[in-house]
Amino acid sequence: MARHILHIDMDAFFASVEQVLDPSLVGKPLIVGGLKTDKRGVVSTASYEARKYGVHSAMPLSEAVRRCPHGIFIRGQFEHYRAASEKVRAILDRVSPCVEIASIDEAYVDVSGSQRLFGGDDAIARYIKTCIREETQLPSTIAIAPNKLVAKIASDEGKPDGYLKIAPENVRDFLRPLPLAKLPGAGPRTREVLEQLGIMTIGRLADVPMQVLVQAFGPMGYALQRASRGESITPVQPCSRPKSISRETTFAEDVLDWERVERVLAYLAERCTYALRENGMEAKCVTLKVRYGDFSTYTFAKTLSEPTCLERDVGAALDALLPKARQRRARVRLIGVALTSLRHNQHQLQLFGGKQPEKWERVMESVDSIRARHGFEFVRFGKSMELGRRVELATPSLSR
Ligand code: TTP
Ligand code: MG
Repeated sequence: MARHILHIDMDAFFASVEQVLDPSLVGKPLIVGGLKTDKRGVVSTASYEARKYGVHSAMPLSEAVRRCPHGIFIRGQFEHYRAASEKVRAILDRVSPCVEIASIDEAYVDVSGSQRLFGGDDAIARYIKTCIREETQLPSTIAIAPNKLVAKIASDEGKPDGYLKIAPENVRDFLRPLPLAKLPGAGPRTREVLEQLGIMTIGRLADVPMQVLVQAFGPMGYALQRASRGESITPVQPCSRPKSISRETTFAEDVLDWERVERVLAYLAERCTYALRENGMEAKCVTLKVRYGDFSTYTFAKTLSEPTCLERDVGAALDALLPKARQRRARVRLIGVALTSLRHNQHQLQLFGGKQPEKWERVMESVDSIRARHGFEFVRFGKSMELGRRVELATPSLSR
C-alpha cells in the first residue's frame, strides 16, 4: 500500500518569528544572526525580502552587509524559536503518532494512518497549516509524497507558504526537470562528475544507463539513480523524548553511613546528567528518592531557578535536599535521583544566537567526548570519585 509521507518546513523560520514578535519588521529585509557591527558572525537566516539581495544562511555577516546595506540586522532570540518549534510539534502530534523532528523548523509525519480521520492528504495539510497560522501566526510549507525523499524535495519547491501533493504516479514527472542540486545526496563533487557526463537534471540521471553510473561512482551509482527516480524506503522514525531521567540503586544491605549514601548519590547524579546531555536536554527539577529499611519511601524535590544539564547544579540541589532525608534516623535501603521538567538544551542550540556556551558546559562537552571513547567511568568528579575507578552497584541503576 502506498505510504503518505508529509514533510513540513517553516518559511524563513527565525526571521518569521521575529516578524511576529515585532510586526514593524514585516515586509522588510531582515537578517538574523548578528548586528551590522558584529564582524565575525554568520547569517542564521534572512527574510525573503533580504534574499532578493543574495543574502542567505551561513553567509558571513560582513558579506550580508555589503549585499544588503539597508537591511535590518538582529542577533536573534533563540528561546522564541524553540517555543514556536514546540508549538508546531504539538500540532503535528495531533495528526499522527509517527512524527520525526528533523531540525528546529522541519519534520516528517507519516500520515498514512490518518487519511480516514481527516479526509485525505489535502485536508491534513490544510488542518496543519491553519492550526500553525492560528496558534503561532507563522507561515509554513508542506508537501505530501510517497516517501521522505520526494516529500523533502517537494516542500522546497512549494515555498513559501505552499502545499504540494505528489501522487506516486507523478513522482517521476515532478523530479524530471529539477536541477541536480535539488537531489539530496548529489553534492558538489558528485554533480561535477555528472555534469562532465552531460547530466544536468534529475530526469537525465534517471534515464542514463546504469552501467555509466556504476562505472563513474561504483555501487553509489545505484543509489544515485534510485534517488533520481524518487525511490526511497527510509521510514519516518518517531523520536520520543523522555519526560524524566532517573537513576536509582538498592544497596546490597541497608546502610546507616550517610557518607557512603552521598557518594553513591553523587555517582547517580553524574549518570543522570550524562544521560540528560546525551538527549540534548536540560532539567529544571531535581528529586531525591530514599527508601528506608522499613520500605517507607520518601521523595524530596527542588525546582531550580534555571534549567541545567550539569552535575554541579544537580549536586547543589541534592545537597540542599539531603538534610531532610537524613532527619529520619533509619537505615537506607535505596537511593535515587530523578530529573524532571525536561526541555531541549537551549544553550547547546544557542550556537545560532552567537552566545558562547558557559565554561562548565564546554568542560562537560569535552568530558562527554572522552567518555564516548573510553566509557563513562573514565572521568568522574568529587564525591563520586571516592567510590573508586569501577563502580559496582548491587542493583543496576535503572532509568525511566
Ligand atoms: P531552513 O529551514 O534551512 O531555512 P529557513 O526556515 O530560514 O528558510 P526556508 O523558508 O528556506 O526554509 O533553516 C531553519 C532555521 O535554522 C533558519 O530560520 C535559521 C536556522 N539556520 C541557521 O541558523 N544556520 C543555517 O546555516 C541554516 C541553514 C539554518
Ligand atoms: Mg525553513
